[in-house]
Order: sequence, then structure tokens, then C-alpha cells
Amino acid sequence: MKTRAAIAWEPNRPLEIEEVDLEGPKDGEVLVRIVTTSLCHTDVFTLSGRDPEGLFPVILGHEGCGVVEEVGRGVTSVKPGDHVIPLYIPEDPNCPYIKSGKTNLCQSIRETQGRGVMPDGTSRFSFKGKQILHYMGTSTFSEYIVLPEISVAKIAPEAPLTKACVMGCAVPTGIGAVRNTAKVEAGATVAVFGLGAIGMAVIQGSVLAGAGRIIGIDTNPNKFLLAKALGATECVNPKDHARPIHEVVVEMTNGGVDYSFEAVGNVKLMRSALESCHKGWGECTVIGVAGAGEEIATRPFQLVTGRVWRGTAFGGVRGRSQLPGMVDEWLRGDFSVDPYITHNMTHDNINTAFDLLHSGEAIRSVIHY
Ligand code: DAO
Ligand code: ZN
Repeated sequence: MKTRAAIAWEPNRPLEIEEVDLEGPKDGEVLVRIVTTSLCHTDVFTLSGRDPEGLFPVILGHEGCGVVEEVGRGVTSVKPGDHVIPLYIPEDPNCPYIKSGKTNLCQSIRETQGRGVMPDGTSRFSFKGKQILHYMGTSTFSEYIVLPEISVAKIAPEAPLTKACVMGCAVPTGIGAVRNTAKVEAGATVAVFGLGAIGMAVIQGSVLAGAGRIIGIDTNPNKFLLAKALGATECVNPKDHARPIHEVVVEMTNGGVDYSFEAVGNVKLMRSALESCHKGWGECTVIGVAGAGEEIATRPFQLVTGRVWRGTAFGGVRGRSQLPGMVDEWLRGDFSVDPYITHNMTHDNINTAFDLLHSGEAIRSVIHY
């Protein structure tokens, strides 16, 4: 079949919309029609060429939602018409990592997904006979995609597909980091470094966890209004202070925060976030993905004296068993996804979404097919 898709031919070149050839689902696979997709910094990072695992030509996109159109033989958990969210971290109940109960990092198809191909080693996308690669096992910048059954989460049919795309990465990553990774408790003091969509979701997650103080930190003060609307109790711009930001946070909190989150991918900020933590118990969770070859540094005495550095991907959320419940929380009104969606546009205008994210103007642009 044909699918409209935005092809990234090479780093730093605008995406080009083309009619791409797509092979249908094989055994154990699912064909999904994407209704909306949003743009996340990880797509921007890959297009920039700074991602060491970035392969081209490729169809980017990993934050989307859609409808199952067709299933291959042996697929039992979804059927045509079901509403789904593609998962860039699958959940295979037979994977030893999943069986461990200790992590969401299912490894069942990690190797082929990392090479931009399906589990059988082939790509289903081609253009004029040339192979185009899959991205993060999802490629939501194509209207139709093929995924392994373990890479789709079936969600409530009531979830509006005009918005549910943000439940594909940003929202579960931030809320999950608070719940599953840091395990923030009621009354805790939290600092959030970076007020993009994921940082905003950390704020929302911290509110849901009953945190007492939530300090939002960003060099762009335009983010503060939304951060406060979502529940940040105070916001700090490091540019307003002559001292390093961790010293400011430690003073504000009489010794440091209980939990900090780095949601940018900047290794210096990861250090600031760790050193903003309270001696003896403060824990820093790294969410942002840093550039190739970058390293983190701190004085080991920071760890000896009880601070903890940890990291999380997709907020530790196991996509098939836990994401549908998070969608239900949204539908019940426990939290809203509306504040994330600052822009809407058609698929033809997808390059504008990149410009808006680059400039810091957008939290999320939702792209409609
Ligand atoms: O190695 O098992 C693995 C899979 C790791 C996937 C990590 C993806 C992280 C992407 C984060 C995007 C949002 C900040
Ligand atoms: Zn993402």
C-alpha cells in the first residue's frame, strides 16, 4: 500500500512529504493508521545528526496515536478499530527484563529496532525502490505504520485521538519518572530542571504525588506561566542569579530538595540537579538524553554523602500494562493534556513544528493527518 510520510533523507535537511510504499503486517504484526503525532526533542536531536544511533533515510516520529486497520496472523490482543498508542519501548511478557519486574526496558526487539528495521530484519518502508528505515520502532510521521503486536498499547476508545498522541512520550515520561523512578511522596520538595513538555509533566506528576514544593527552573521565563498553572509553587531563572543555580536551590530549600529531575539532556545541568539535592537523601532523576560522547561529572563525595543519581526512559512505564491506565486517569480528569498542546497543524506543515520546538515557542505541536 501507499502511505503519506515525511522522510528525513539526511541530517539537518527539512523533511520531505512523499507517497511511500508500505508492506502490510506479517505474522504477529499490526497495521496502524496514525491520526495525530506530536514532535518531541528526541526527533529534533536525531534530525540534527548529533544522535550516534541516528540512521538515514528514515521516517521519524515516536509520539503518536491511531487506529488499528489490520492485524497479521497470530495477533490476539488488538483488532481492527481499536485505538492504540505506538510504543517505542515494547512490552513483551516473555522478555526476561519484563519478567524481572524491575524495569520497563523490554529487550525483545531492541537490536532490530536500533537498526531501524522490523524484528525480521527488513524495513516495510520504501520509496522508488529505495529502503527507508523505521525510527524508534514507531515512525509516526507516516500516516500508516506497521508495528509488532508488543509495540502497541490499546487505549480506551473514548480517548480523543486529536490529543492522545502526547500520551505516547511526554506525559507518561514525566509523570512516570515521578511515580516509578523517583517515587516522590506527599509533602516532598521537588526541583524540575527544564520546562519543556517533559518538565511540565514532572510538575503535573509531582502535584498528583502531593509534593509540597515544586520549583521550576528554566532560562526561558516564558515557560513560568504554564509551569505555575500546572502546579509549580515557584519558578527560578538561573540567569537572574550570579551564583550557580544549585546554590540558589539549596538556599531556597534550607539544604536542598528531596527530588530533582533533569529534563533537558544537558550534562552540566545534570550535575546542578544532583547538587541541588539534600545531603543524606536527595535523589536526582535524569530524563533528558545527552549528546553523543558526553559525560557527567560530580565530586564523588556528593554520592558518599547520600545523594543519588538515577535515570529513566519512558518514565519507567511498561507500555502495554500501564499506559492504558494512565490514559484512563486523563479521561477521568485526574490531569489534563490540553496545556501541552500549544500548536496544531497539518502533516504538510510538519517542518514548522521543528522550527517552533527549536525556538522554544512550542511545548507540543500536534500534527494532524
Ligand atoms: O536500550 O533498552 C533500551 C531502549 C532505550 C530506549 C530509550 C529511549 C529514550 C528516549 C527518551 C525520549 C524522551 C526524553
Ligand atoms: Zn519523546
